[in-house]
Amino acid sequence: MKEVAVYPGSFDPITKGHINIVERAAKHFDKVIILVLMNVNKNYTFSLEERIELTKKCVSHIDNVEVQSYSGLLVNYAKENNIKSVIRGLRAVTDFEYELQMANANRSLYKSLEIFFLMTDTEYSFVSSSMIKEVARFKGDISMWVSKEVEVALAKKFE
Ligand code: COD
Repeated sequence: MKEVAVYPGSFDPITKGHINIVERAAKHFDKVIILVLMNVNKNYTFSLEERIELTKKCVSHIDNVEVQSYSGLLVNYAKENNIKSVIRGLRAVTDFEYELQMANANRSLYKSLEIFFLMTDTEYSFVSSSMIKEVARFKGDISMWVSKEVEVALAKKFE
């Protein structure tokens, strides 16, 4: 059986930090599915369709990665698709508490699920979608943190 992992997130928008995690995860699993989901605690800048489109463009160079979306609980998606591996990224200690809470909640709901954490490469350790949007809103240079497609999409959003 092929080992499939899911990398869930908001990707509002996808950054080079996210891409770095996907590229590395894709070396350890037969297939990685980037799952664009809804975090009820966030107000999104990009629609679901825009987030999916941008994410697809940014990972088209990785053969064994595909992009999907789901409206509902991550654990339900995993159960329905017989997926037992979840990838998450960790940037700093500040991510840990949130990630720990979510991992424990997800594993309580679905015992067979394993959550794999990859530490970000240090050059992306401070990069977040929200920080990038703030810089883009005030026309700052974000080219080192996002791909060209995202840079263009953000410039349009904030023009
Ligand atoms: N370097 C490395 N990793 C990074 C970087 C970076 N620079 N930036 C972000 N990441 C990591 C994050 O730590 C996270 O692991 C992942 O990339 C995605 O990040 P975001 O911010 O795009 O996504 P989140 O954290 O908003 O995603 C939350 C979900 C949407 C996955 C969550 O809310 C969810 O599962 N929703 C579906 C409903 C559900 O099941 N809820 C119950 C949760 S217990």
